[in-house]
Amino acid sequence: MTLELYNFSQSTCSLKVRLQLAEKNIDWIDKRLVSSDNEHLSDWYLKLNPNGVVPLLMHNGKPIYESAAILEYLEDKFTEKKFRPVDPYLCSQLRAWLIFVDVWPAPAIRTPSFHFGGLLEKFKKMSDEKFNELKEKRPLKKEFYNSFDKNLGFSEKDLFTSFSILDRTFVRMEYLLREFGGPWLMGKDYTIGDMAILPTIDRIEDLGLDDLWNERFEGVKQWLQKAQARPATKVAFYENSRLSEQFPKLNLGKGANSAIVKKYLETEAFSK
Ligand SMILES: N[C@@H](CCC(=O)N[C@@H](CS)C(=O)NCC(=O)O)C(=O)O
Repeated sequence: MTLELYNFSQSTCSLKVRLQLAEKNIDWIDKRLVSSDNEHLSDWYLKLNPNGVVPLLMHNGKPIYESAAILEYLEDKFTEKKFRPVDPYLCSQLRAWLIFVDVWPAPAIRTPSFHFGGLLEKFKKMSDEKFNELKEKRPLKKEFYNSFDKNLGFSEKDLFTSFSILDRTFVRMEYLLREFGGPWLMGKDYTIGDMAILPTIDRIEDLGLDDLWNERFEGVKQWLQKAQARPATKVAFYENSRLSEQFPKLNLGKGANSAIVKKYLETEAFSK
């Protein structure tokens, strides 16, 4: 059996699957791509994943894409260590959460990631022609790449919209922690529900936006510390998985962007 994962080191969607592979202690082959090389937009890759994104899992030559579908697939196929509740009700709640993650925080985190996380540094060096050519090649992301200025990033309004969606995610996490009794989102057992959101919450901290929860969402803060301390988390977040490591000159990390969070928290929009 061969299990190959096409992934980017820093990709939050790829990290979801790397976390699960590490937790399950499954051997896999690291087909690491570099986002700025754009191999994920080449013809051979688009034949395997028509969405033109990572992660892509190849299992015995068959392509599986969409990180949430991969998480479920690996739970179905590798059952020795389980990270999905057996109880159908709890499982329905887990799936509702996986959908929530894909619809709300997963797209929302892209805005601050691109704006603060060094990705603009790469685009600034690229000509407008090249940027537009690559945009046209993206099967699903053309509109997203149209929504920001490749040299300046996003507007403050866009950033605040993203913060507000992330805020709602923290509210939902606090609810799950209360509803199922913690310490994990689905209760006493760590599940793919935790793995699905961990890379996004870690990214928020890495971008220095952790004041979004400091003194506001104690449950999220505690949950993050506990999840980061798991041995498998350390394996999945191998060296250079974090943007602060890839772009040391940007001085990212805890608290680095607290000024904009302060402004966001003070805005009228937020207080309503
Ligand atoms: N819904 C997809 C989203 C995948 C996705 O957006 N991946 C990003 C990295 S986290 C990507 O490949 N981006 C490539 C690009 O922007 O060209 C999933 O969860 O697998």
